[in-house]
Amino acid sequence: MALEICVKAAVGAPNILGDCPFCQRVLLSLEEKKIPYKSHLINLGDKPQWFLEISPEAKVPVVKIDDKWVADSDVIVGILEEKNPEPSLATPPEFASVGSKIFPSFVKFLKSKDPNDGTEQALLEELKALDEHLKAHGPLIAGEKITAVDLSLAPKLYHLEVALGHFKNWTIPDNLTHVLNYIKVLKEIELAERKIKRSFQTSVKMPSSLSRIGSAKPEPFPGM
Ligand SMILES: N[C@@H](CCC(=O)N[C@@H](CS)C(=O)NCC(=O)O)C(=O)O
Repeated sequence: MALEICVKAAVGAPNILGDCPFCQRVLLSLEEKKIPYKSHLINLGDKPQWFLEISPEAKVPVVKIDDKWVADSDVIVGILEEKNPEPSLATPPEFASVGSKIFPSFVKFLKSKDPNDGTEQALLEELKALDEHLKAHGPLIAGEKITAVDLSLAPKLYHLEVALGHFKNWTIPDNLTHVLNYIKVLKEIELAERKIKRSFQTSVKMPSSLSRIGSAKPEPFPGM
């Protein structure tokens, strides 16, 4: 029986997958593990009552596993790995937190109105750290093999590129060659091909690397 998952609908387009990187992470994990699923698109601006009853914090993603709704992408991905160990997406523990501060730093920079408040610098530091890691261990976080941490980072990096490009005319610096290559490799692996590509609707000119994950318009992550 197909697993059920509630994911974010695009703002203003309730039949299209929205730009929640946590939902996309879980969808990518399901795709990589070839686990059949049925998705429910949730309009976060007008949450249905049944969704409020199954999602403790009224957030997506939530997944129905063994007749029980489970929230939080970290928890969900852990359970999926445990119940479906092949193909393994387990990240070596020493690499599990690589890049984990990039998304919060990105959100702070995105929301910042003061160009001198250090948020851009903080994001650059995190991206530099990722670059160093990839230089030593790449091309993916754990080498050649894709693991859970790549599936978590990929949608976040795509969102970062699109949202900062759109709202701040900002791009990842050219000297971060390993990060840029990482994004390219993720794209080449056709990570987000498959069903997620339906989420891409062009109304904003997006970098080619985002042509697989995205939404009609970059949105500032209200759930963060
Ligand atoms: N820690 C959660 C974060 C999930 C989250 O923040 N989801 C956002 C969408 S990107 C949400 O549902 N926000 C509720 C809202 O906007 O009302 C996870 O990893 O699943």
